[in-house]
Amino acid sequence: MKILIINGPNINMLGIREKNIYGSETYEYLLEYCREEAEKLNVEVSFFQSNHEGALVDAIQEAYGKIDGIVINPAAYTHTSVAILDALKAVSVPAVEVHISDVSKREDFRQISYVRAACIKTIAGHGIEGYKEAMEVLKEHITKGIA
Ligand code: CA2
Repeated sequence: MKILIINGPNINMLGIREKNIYGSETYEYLLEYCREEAEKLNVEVSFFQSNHEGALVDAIQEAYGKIDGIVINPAAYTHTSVAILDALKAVSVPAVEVHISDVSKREDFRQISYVRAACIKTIAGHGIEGYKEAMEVLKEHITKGIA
């Protein structure tokens, strides 16, 4: 089972500032953590991070036919991007939306998620553990689909 973890703009800056909101773990640590959790779940994990909307759309399109599930934290594009929503709908690969912070308790502009409509679940406010939970959700969803 192949899972692709996609992270949007500024996630590569984790652990540098706003530690009170996003925690002190770095992006490198996040990758290491996800690799370890993926191994425990016996799933193959790969990663993509970009600060560019089109590059994120390209990565989603490239997943078509190759990847079984997508974990996506579109970061700020969550709240603006119809293009990412459309890409997820186009490929129809099961996807879980993850946010490190609890967006529901933050600014009004973070209350809207365009991508949510194309995701089987949204996990927010669980820190980087949310990525593990998303992989678990996808594994169960995909396994059920196959069985
Ligand atoms: O909580 C999340 O995971 C977010 O997707 C993170 C985004 C934010 O725009 C979303 O509303 C919620 C921000 C990504 C990281 O931004 C940083 C800002 C300062 C220092 C380090 C990272």
